[in-house]
Amino acid sequence: MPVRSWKGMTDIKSQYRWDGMTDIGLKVPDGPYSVYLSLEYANGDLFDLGPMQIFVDTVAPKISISADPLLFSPNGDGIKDYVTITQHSDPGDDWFGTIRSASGATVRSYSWKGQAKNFTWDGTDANKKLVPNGTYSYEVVSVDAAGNSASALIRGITIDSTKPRVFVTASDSGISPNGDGIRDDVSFSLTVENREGVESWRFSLLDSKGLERSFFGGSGSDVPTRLVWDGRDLEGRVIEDSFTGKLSVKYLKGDVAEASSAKIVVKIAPPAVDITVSPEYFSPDDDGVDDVLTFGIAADKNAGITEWKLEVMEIAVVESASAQEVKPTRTFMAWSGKGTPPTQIRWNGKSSKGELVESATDYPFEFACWDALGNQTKVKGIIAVDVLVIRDGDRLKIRVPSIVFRANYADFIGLDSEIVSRNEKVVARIAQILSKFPDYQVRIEGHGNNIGKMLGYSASRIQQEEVNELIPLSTERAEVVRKMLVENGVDPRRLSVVGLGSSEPVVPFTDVQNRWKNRRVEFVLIKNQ
Ligand SMILES: [Ca+2]
Ligand SMILES: [Ca+2]
Ligand SMILES: [Ca+2]
Repeated sequence: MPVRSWKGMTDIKSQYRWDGMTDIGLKVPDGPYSVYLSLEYANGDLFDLGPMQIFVDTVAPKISISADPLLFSPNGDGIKDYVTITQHSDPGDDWFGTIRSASGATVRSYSWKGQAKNFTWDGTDANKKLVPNGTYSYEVVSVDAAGNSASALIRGITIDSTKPRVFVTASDSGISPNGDGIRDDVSFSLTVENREGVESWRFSLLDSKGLERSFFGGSGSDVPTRLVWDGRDLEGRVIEDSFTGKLSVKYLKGDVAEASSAKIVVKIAPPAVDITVSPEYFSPDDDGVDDVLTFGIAADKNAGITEWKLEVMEIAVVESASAQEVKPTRTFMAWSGKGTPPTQIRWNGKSSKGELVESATDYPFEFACWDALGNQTKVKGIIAVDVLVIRDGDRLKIRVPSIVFRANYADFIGLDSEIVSRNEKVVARIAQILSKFPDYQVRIEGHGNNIGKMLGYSASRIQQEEVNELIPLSTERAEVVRKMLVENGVDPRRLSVVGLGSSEPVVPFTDVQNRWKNRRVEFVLIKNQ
């Protein structure tokens, strides 16, 4: 049934236009239509032309498109290297896609027959050349046979193919997080070349097996420029190992920039050291027996000792002091060095100034060493000096400043029992030594410190102290020692006693550090004629 017709007698036109309307002015439905031309001539001839097919299409092509991700980084790292354009169109139309730069220049063209397809763009132009960083747009267009057109546009497709770079440096190659204030922590400098577009960051402390033991992290571009690590894991424990600090910065465009620090050793164990001294009783009096003290130093070569020090101290004997009282102490002799200490140090008993150790006196020693991280080991001990017999011309002398009396008296009343028993031990040892010299007479000399001389009083006052106090006191003290020696089995006929007051000091009375040595008992051994 015709939807639209034109009729006439003679005035046939060379052109008829149809606007898709029916004879009564209604729109025809979309679809195929046939056109016929019928001519009837006056002589009765009939002439038919057709059918000629035409298509009515009043529906425009339709498409919806999307792009993901809008920001991408075509730099071959496998992350966000391209953008995927997704296109949904009805079938039946041809489509043309164009990617344009911000200035409108076409960088890439696509075409599809019948229906638009999905595709990916890797940021290259038609010549497979990577386009510059910047913002691009994508537009897809279709014009159907009926002249209906449609298009869709996505703006803001951004390319950033720059490889972001980060750097990490550590302030130290090792730390000893033991709270002693020496190399307890390490700081890292973090450099992020491009902070724009940072999605998140993480700074990991990796142990020697690559396990993350601690971390710092955050989102956004506020990556700190400096981080301090206290050498502890997330539970606050110190793990002795070697660590690297690894910075990982993730960008919105998909790139991950990473950098690691040099190794940082974490160690808090002090170097293991063992010290021995021999002989048990040190007797540096040149008689060939136990004249040299040997420190044996056993240190692990791998302990990493960088510095060591051995110190021998001398403690002044103070009259009437209790054993617990703090006594004045000074360094008597010291050795030190860099690197691993020697396995042995031998000592002749002389101080750095050439003074010989005192008879029957204890000298504490302390060995200290450090590793490169400041971890310290201290080993303490005591050197027991024997009763020394010093040759003095044709005589022998024993000098003992370590017998402690009650101040200003010739007895041990009120002294600590520890001091008294030490006094007794010293005298017993002297008796033992005297028994090795049976051919000698022994003169026991008492010596004291004159306070007048110490404080610079007048000669008369010094003399008064000497006569009234010191000589009687030193005599009495020598007498007490004589009695003790007899009790220890020394033949009394070998022993004589003299009190010399302050007349024969061994050090100047003004030598505050050493003048205690003047207050002493000396035993002078004189060979029988
Ligand atoms: Ca990439
Ligand atoms: Ca430390
Ligand atoms: Ca000796």
